[in-house]
Amino acid sequence: MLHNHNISTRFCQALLACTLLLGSYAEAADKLANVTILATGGTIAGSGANSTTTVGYTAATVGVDSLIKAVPELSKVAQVKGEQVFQIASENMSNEHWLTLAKRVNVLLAQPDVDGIVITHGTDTLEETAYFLDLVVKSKKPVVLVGAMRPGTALSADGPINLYNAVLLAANPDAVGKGVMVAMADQIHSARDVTKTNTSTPDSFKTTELGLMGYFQGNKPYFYRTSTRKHTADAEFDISKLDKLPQVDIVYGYANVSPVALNALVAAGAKGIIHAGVGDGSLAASVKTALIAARKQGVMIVRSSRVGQGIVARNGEANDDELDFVASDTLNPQKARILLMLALTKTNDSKAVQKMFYTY
Ligand code: DAS
Repeated sequence: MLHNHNISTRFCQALLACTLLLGSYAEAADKLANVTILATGGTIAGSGANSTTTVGYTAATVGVDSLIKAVPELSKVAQVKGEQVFQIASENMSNEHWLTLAKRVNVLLAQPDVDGIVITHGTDTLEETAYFLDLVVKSKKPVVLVGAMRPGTALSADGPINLYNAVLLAANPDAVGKGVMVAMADQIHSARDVTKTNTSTPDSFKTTELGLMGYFQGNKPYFYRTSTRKHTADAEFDISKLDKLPQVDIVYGYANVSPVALNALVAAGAKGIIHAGVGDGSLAASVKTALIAARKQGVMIVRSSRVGQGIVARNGEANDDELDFVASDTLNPQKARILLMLALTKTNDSKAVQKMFYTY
């Protein structure tokens, strides 16, 4: 009898311990942040013929559920849900994709049961989507873009660890209010200043002179700086009722350049032109004449630079006051295009547009 009594006591003790343990797990899980992963395609969702295929693979073949399943550690850092918003290589990203994605982000972030968002994305236009969202997301909750330079089938694929870091960041209260961020190669970058600097190596994403925001180490993000420019909830742009963005194109400056491409873009109806000039945004004489003519037709002209770092000085290489042009400050041409598109949804006044280039 006594023997049976001991067994049943120990059984009850074990049952109680399991119940308490499960309870604590459930409690801990309840305490984990809720992070939604929005998948759009790219190399992070890519696959190659074999494990040594790091170029010439197919991007955008793996679904969001498989991406999440491939990183079981995610469940330890957040309550993760996945949505497949698109499945494209990001060289095909369009203004329409951006508007769809941004509207979905804003709907999700307005929900109290969503604490942060991770967007998996191709690396080719990742910096552009990140900056677009930096200007139109209406929340201080973390939004983190992440990609991979190698497909998941490759030796030392970088996608899984990049995704893990991105979810860590989106789940972390320190990431609130810091604007849209990019998590790549154990580094945290601001959407405004990061750019892809190498066609294929895993350390491709850099914020060269203005500096990265921080690092990931030991399952934690560490911040060292934040952007001085306005973003997300403090930005003035509202895309909620837009289904189209003004057409803004980029023309590249180089020795012996002609205005043929510029004139064709203006004739095709561009509302804004970003000139990716040589040096400090310098204009070749023939292009300058064509830009002046375009401005007279009401096309907004922004002088940027192909150089990649530094300030394009207003009234430096061209008399912007006299020509009624705008200087891009430190935004590279592809990001200047994004800010100009959004600026033109609010104003056609070049002085107001210039102020926006000093604000964002
Ligand atoms: N084509 C590239 C893209 O989708 C693949 C990648 O690097 O993600 O941006």
